Amino acid sequence: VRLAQDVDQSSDAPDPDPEFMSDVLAGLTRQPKVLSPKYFYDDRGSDLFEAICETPEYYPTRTEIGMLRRIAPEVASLLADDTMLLELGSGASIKTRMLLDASPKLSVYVPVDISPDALHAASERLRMDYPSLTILPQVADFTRPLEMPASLKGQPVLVFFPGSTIGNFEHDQALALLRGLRRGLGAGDRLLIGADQVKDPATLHAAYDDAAGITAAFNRNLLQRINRELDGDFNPLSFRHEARWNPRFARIEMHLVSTRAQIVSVAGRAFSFEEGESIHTENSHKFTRESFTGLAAEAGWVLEREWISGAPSFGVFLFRA
Ligand code: AVJ
Repeated sequence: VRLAQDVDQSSDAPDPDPEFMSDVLAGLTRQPKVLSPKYFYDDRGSDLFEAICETPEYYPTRTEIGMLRRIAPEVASLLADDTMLLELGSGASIKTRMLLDASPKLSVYVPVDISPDALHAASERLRMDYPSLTILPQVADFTRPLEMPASLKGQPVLVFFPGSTIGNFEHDQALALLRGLRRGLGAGDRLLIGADQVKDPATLHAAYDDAAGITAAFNRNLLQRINRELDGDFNPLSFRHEARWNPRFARIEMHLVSTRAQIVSVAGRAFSFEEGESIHTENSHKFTRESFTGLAAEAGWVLEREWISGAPSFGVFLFRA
């Protein structure tokens, strides 16, 4: 029999996700230290990401939404009847609405997201607004093989991967992800994907270090999540948010830089930091139309349409399997 106080104690320390645990311990052991950006998106992180999208500096979301509103009718005109819309990293499903509004041919929507809260709240709102749409939310990490409901086999598919989330992956991982997707689809299925474009470093830097400090809070939330879920004792304020443009890899990097020498414990293990030492928490690769269509072609995708916005430039690409 468990005593009441035992239950109380365990309730604020739920069973840690074993993958999160092993990834964090391995990443903090590496030199330089690194954490995967997929762990940003707990409930609070998903909310902070939505807030980033509202900042004046973070142009990708509003640019892509504007583009989607404009191009959705053209995309819709190409689709087969009864197409299933499969979205990777669907979050609040705002961009999805641009496609659904333009295309009654989309009969099934499968949003895939790593954050259960964001996914279920978004699905509820969509159910109210699109009563004839079948919505089958999947809580999943889309970097792992997806399991599709058997009833959907054979239906034409439009994979929607907006937000330039593909930019979070290094070249080989991005290639593997795009290849894996292609292999899982049939001939004629499509991929509509957003890829942010290389531009002047000042614009990029501001987008990843907004004046209100929301991106900084989003970055530091990862340390708070580790404290909460993995019994860590990070002092988030002793780590400074930093966005760095890396021209060699055409990417914005986010780092958390230790402001002093310190020792942090996570799950009973000690990790030492020198003053100025960073944890590399995210890469956001930026593309040119050539670099992106080249990557997709290497993964077996055939370019069907492409749209590049005016400055600050963002790319949306439609490919066929
Ligand atoms: C949603 C992953 C595409 O890399 O631009 C926003 C996440 N990070 N600000 C991006 C993010 C910092 C975003 N993605």
